[in-house]
Order: sequence, then structure tokens, then C-alpha cells
Amino acid sequence: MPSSHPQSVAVNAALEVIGDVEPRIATAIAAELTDQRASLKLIASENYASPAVLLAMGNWLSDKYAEGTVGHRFYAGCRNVDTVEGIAAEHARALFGAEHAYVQPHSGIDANLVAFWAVLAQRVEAPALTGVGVRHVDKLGDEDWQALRHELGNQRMLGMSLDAGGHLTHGARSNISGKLFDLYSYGTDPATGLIDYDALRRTAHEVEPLIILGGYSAYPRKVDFRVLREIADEVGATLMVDMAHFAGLVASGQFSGDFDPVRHAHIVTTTTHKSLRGPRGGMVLCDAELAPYVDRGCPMVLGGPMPHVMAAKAVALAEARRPEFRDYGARVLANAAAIAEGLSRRGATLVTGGTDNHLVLIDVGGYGLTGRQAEQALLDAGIVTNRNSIPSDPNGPWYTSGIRIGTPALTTRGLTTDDMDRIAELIHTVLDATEPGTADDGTRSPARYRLDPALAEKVATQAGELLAGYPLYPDVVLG
Ligand code: DSN
Repeated sequence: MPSSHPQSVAVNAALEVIGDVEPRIATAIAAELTDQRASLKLIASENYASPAVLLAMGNWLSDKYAEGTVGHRFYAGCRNVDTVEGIAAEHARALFGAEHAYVQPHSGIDANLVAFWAVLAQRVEAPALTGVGVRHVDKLGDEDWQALRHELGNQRMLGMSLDAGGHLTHGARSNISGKLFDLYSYGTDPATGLIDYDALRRTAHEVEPLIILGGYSAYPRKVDFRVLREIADEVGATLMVDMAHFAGLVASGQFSGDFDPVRHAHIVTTTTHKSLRGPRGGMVLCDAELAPYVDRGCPMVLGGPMPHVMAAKAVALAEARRPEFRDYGARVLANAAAIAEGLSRRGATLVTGGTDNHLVLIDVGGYGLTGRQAEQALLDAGIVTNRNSIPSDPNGPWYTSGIRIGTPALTTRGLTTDDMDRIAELIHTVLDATEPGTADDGTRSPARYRLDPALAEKVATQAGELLAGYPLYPDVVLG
């Protein structure tokens, strides 16, 4: 039925205009909304941006080149882009209490790259940083990377290890962070699963890193950034924090004091599309001394800024400054605590025993499964999660032994703590009923599994009934 709500009118008009040129794309866009409405989305890094955020991206701001910074562009005619970028940065500074905000990065990886380069440029004198002696990076072999690291003075970085919950960009060799720096990592206490701050301090004193990197993508607890800063000061390191996962919890005031990275770190990076609920993109916050280096992000390591996405970042940041967003952050945490409690009560093993942030990590070894088997079985039952390594994972980073779940998306949709208990029941039912499968040669397969299709269908129906009470984008009625 046609709706006269402005959101419906805008979306249907856009689909009609797009469909006149390439109907398959209009169909795919509409189908994505249908799919998202039907799925129980528990991926900890995903969310639902508001219609205002989404619509701010679809316009002619996209047509402008705008290398440089506000008022200092390499292209003429950037008056409106300056306005947009200035407003986004102003909201970011006010929201997070930061001295400086750089809103151009296109992603979290980009934001981290800007930060790495800024710290190197601020603190290290090396010809490589001026471009002299740098060969084409796509042709660099191991020896070349070693030479580049040597040219940079073999700078050391200390980040959280991938299996303890750190991110790929915190020093994995498959990312440039692992190529630019001599990498050292800190992990968690095997007994508690919590960050071992004493071990971290000892390693920092041994290694004397240029950068200590805080932040995670799969650690279900708060991090004490005051302690990290103390350690950084003791060893003369720059404290960098990647708050991509929990930026919305900082913005909403849920992570404050010792747990607020902006208050303690020299430089903070984030994505804008996870718990912060903005458009897909990145951002860097830093103190005044680092600002001139950060502002060289484009063209040093970034392609041209995307003014339409900066517009959407400004809208999302304005939304995050509203009182409703504080309430949203509190509900994200309450929902995560409720789902963790519901899973534990039913016998699931949780890494660290629970959560005090937006995510929960289930050790599915307790169900006799690999992460890969559990992820696929849950998907069969309409529950969207992702497999994830757990500390000292016996199944390696591909099959893994963990399932990571998060509450930012379902909380945006309006689900409550009672719903989380029902979801815990659905997850436990599926995992408990799933059995590992065998490979063709009769050995145990890390990927195959057996799950009664009737049970999967029953759970999917129950998940669908739960979601029906919380329509997604309720004011958008596709024509
Ligand atoms: N891909 C994101 C996540 O799922 O955590 C991190 O970049």
C-alpha cells in the first residue's frame, strides 16, 4: 500500500529513478531491505543507520573532488564540502571531547593507516617518510619490507593479539601494520580471559614500543585506558586506541572515566558504522600536537575524501549527541548482559564468563563444534552471527572455536532484555542440537555438521515471529 510518509516517498522515488537506468540494482536494493527485515542480526560490528544518515549519502556531494582540508583544498569550488566537513568535525569534537577530529577516512583500516603514518611522521625522522627511497609497494617482498622497517628505525608496536580479540590492523602480518612495524603483542590471562595488564606492562618495558595500541574486535570486556596511558608514559610510547567497536558506547557516555579512550589516548581511531550507527566510514580523533600530521592523511595514505559520506557522518554524529543516544547505549549494554546471562544459564561457555560491553564470545567447543559449524547451523535457523577465534584457539583462525554475537543492531530495532533471553534460548537450542559431521574419508570434518532441518525451520519461524514485533524502518513502505 502506498505511504505518504516522507521516508517512503523518498525511498520509492529513488528506487524508481535508479530502476529506470538499471532495474536489477533497484531490485537488489529493495531485496536487501527485505532480507535485513527478516534476519536476526547479531553481528557485533553491524547496525542499522537511520533514514536521514542513509539519504544524506545519495546526492551530488559525491561528485566533488576535495583533496586537502577545510579551507585548503587542491580543487576549486569546495565551499559546500568545507561546510559539510567542518560540521562533521565540529560534532565529533563536541561528542567525544576531542581536541581535533579528522573525518575523511573511508574505513577503519584507513583511519588506522592515517594514525600509524601520523605517529611515525611526528616521532621518527626517516627518508622513507618524505617519499625518498620508497619503491612501489605492490612490488615489495619480505626483504623490502625489512628494509623499509629498517629505514624507519625498526619501530616497535605493541598491540592486542588477534586470538585474544585484537584486530587484523593491530599488527597481523597480512595487514600493512604488520609490515611497517616490528610487532609485539599482549594477550589475556588464560585463567580469567581478561587482559593481563601486569604482563602488558612488563612487555612494554622490555620492548619500549613507539606505539601501544588498545582496542579490540572480539574482547567482551571494558579496557582500562587510564592504565594503558600510564604504561605508555612509563616507556615513552604514543597511546593509540582503535575504538571502532565501542565508539557508540563512548559517545553515549556508557564508557566514561578510565574506560573513555579519548580522555586517555594521544590518538583514537574508529569506524562510524558500528555501534556509532553512522555511514560506512572512519574517523581519527587526536590531541592538538598530532593534528597537523593526521590532517595529511589525504593524499598521504588516503584517496580523495567522500563528501557525501562526510555529510552522513555529520548527520549520524548529530544524532549521537541527542539524549536518545545515551539511552540507546545503555540498552545495548543491558541487552548484551541479558543474552550472556541467558546463554550461561543454559550451559553455554562464554569467554571471560560474560560481558560488560556490547559483545559476547561463545566457546562452542563446549557444544563439541567448531566456529564454522556453529555459524552455519545458526544461519540455517535464521540467526546471523560470525565465527571468531578465541584465545589459544585449537581450531585456528579459519574454522575457529568461537561464535561472536553483539547487540547494537537488534537494540536499534527495539528488542529488549526479555527478547534477548528468548534469543539465548534459540541459540542454545540450535547449538545443542547440532552434531559435527564427517569428511568423505570418515574423519571428523571441521566444517560439516548435522542439524535436523525441521528444528532449524522451527527456530527460524520463532525468530521471525520475534522480529515481527519490531519492524525495521517502519516508515518505509516499498511500493
Ligand atoms: N570487520 C569488523 C568486525 O566485524 O569486527 C572489524 O573491522
